[in-house]
Amino acid sequence: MSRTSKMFFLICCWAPAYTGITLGSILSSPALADIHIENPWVRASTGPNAALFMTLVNTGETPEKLIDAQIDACAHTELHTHVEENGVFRMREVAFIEIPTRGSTNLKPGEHHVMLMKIHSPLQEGDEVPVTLSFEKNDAVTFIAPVKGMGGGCCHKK
Ligand SMILES: [Cu+2]
Repeated sequence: MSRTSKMFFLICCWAPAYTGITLGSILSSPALADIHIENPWVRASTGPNAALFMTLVNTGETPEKLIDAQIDACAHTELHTHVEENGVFRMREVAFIEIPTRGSTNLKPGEHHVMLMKIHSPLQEGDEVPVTLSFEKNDAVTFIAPVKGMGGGCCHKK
């Protein structure tokens, strides 16, 4: 192979690969990692369902929405809030839970929470539940939520 054709070979073979990488980087939107999870816990449960509580912190410059939770310990999850109807608090499913810019949203008993529907086995204090949360703009966040006793309050108190 002459010096010229060797150069040609190198340019032809490397250019497409290089261009591919560059295009790929441009086409995929930049990842955001502005959401942080503080003090997650799942309330112990011997019933069909359980609830996950935590503080969602947004250090970013845009408002964010929690849109889904993946938890293998249950059949499926729902995002819930509480509403008062005729003096009775009821849980209601919501499409998302907002986290304000440079702020936080507290998921706690009696307010917003992630509901674990049809848990596969009873959750006892000391158990650990792997959780992955999905957001509208940010990367998904995976963490372990410890199971704590009923003393933390009950979302069905009324
Ligand atoms: Cu609920």
